[in-house]
Amino acid sequence: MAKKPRTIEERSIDPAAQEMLRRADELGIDTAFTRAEQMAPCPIGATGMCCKVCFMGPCRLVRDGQTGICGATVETITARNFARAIAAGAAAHSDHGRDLALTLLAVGKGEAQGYEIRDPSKLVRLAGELSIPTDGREPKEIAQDVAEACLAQFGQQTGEIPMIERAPTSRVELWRKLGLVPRGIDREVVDVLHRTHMGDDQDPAHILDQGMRAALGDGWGGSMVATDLSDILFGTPTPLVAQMNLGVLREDSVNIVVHGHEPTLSEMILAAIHDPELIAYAGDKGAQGINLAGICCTSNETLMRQGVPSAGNFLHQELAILTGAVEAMVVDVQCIMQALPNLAERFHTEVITTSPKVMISGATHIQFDEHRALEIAKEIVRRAVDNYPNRGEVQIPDFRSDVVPGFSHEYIEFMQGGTYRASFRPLNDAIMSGRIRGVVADVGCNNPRTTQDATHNYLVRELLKNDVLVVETGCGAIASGKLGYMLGEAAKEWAGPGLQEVCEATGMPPVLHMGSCVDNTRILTVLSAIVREGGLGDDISEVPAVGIAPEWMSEKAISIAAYCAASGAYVIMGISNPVEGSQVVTDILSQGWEEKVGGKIEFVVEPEEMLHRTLAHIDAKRAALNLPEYNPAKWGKSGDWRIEQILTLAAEEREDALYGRVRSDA
Ligand code: XCC
Ligand code: SF4
Repeated sequence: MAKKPRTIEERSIDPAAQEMLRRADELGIDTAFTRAEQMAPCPIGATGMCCKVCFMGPCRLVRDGQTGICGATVETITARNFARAIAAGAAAHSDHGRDLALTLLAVGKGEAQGYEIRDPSKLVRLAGELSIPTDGREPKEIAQDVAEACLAQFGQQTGEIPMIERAPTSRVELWRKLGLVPRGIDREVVDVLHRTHMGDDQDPAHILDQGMRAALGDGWGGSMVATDLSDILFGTPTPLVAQMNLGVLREDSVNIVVHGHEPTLSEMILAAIHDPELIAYAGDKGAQGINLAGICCTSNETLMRQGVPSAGNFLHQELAILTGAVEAMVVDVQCIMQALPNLAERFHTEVITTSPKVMISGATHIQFDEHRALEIAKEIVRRAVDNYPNRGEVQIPDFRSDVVPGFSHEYIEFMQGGTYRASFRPLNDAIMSGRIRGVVADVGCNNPRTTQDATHNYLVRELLKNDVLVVETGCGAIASGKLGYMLGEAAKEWAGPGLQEVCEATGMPPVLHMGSCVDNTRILTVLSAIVREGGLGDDISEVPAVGIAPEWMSEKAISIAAYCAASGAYVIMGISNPVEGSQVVTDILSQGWEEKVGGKIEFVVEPEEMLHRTLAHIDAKRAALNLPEYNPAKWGKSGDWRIEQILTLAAEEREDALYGRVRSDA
């Protein structure tokens, strides 16, 4: 029996989304929001109890004590399913890293059209870590070696992937002792697939150990490569002012939306929209200009580096097309709904796939090739311009929020003391004194099984009130951006007294946008730096920090959760428990992993319970470090006046004051 449809407010808390969902209802158009109401999750699959790894099955287990035809127990089956999800997620992230390494290699050889090395100093630092000589060498030469060394990590058969050395020493030693250090990124993924084939590893804890190893190959391997090489090629992010939500689309301009994960093509499209010839061509077609916006993590990549506005997070992909104002939606890899081309047919939008790995029937395929990147980007922009006169009725929700993204770990360090004395000392001190109670990474997706952005919003608001510094990536970051939390002013409005003091002193927002999903590695780096700085324990597991993915949906989210837990972090995932069918496996991921690696994954559906467990964990870690108990009454009596004063300034001066900018013409 079909469930009663949810109200618009139950589908999303975002007013821009609500407006488009109303439009969809009026036009009789389905979206993921309505399809989620019509399609109940399969109860056997949802709890991890369906095994289809061989064709004596698929075996659907429904009763306690039941086994599959081969005798596989529910413990084995749920563990296998979970490990396979890790492998798929790790493969996706890591392949993204591999493609960037291939791009860097082409740049090094002078074969990649339009690209350059925008952060040569990060290139040199990475080269140093990889033992590649840099003295007296050209960046391009170094880039070739760095790219080769990164590529070699994927196919490495034995030994250790090099970037694990970034973790605290005690952590690396623990991994070594447990045999969890990834040998090579691809090897660990293949190992999971092999071991979960019919008739292999059937011990749930043992299967999940390999899951951790593959996940670590993602977090300290593939994703970390993706982050580092993106910074080298496109610039290491620093804060800038940009805008978010569907209101960034323009009624009078050609709108191109880039969606997916990789910055490689979108950076070239950004270059192409500034081509005078194409701008003039848009004018010929009656448009005022060409406007670029992003969705999902491609958006996070271009937002934090170039200030390209974001049209929204995962559940906004269909809503952007529903505006009728998008000439082209250009997609690369991951999180692209197959519903797009069908939906686009109701409007004039052309969906363009570009990755050799991603074709969708009904979409136009223009394959990306870094050797001809700019040419291809221009071709895509020209097609979008050609499509402008085909527009029908346009309705763009008038909602957009200012955001200040761009908090790379390098910048976080820099902001605490400038080039002269960059350090994590102030942050550590703030946590130790209790001005900052702890740190939470609120990350991950949207999921139409729950109200869009609602849990992200609830958690962020409550955490800030409790003086918890929030860092974000992925679609969670876009949720907070849309809600206005990523501005210096937000501290005054939402943060508790201690956190407010810290934000005031550094000029930072209380919620830091740290990038895309692969950039969760920046969070690992920050946690390691906090440990190294001293005073908060000798390992990541001792830091008063928690990771939460309240609205997750993808296998990548499972891989992230697993590598964070394997790195010592407490991770809470919302939505539902994908191993619910087995209490044993649920316990392995929580108590079992906690005993083994100090971190754990718990599945918690109720937002209030997520908050409760988060704060309890932070306080327990504070107590274990002998830090003073959190006491908000101690803070906030100093410098509120300064914020009051800044808030009375005109918008432009306010920004200057908040971010400590001095204008040369002043
Ligand atoms: Fe996809 Fe990265 Fe999830 Fe968003 S958050 S829905 S994975 S785009 Ni990583
Ligand atoms: Fe069924 Fe065993 Fe085959 Fe899984 S591996 S489908 S449980 S017979």
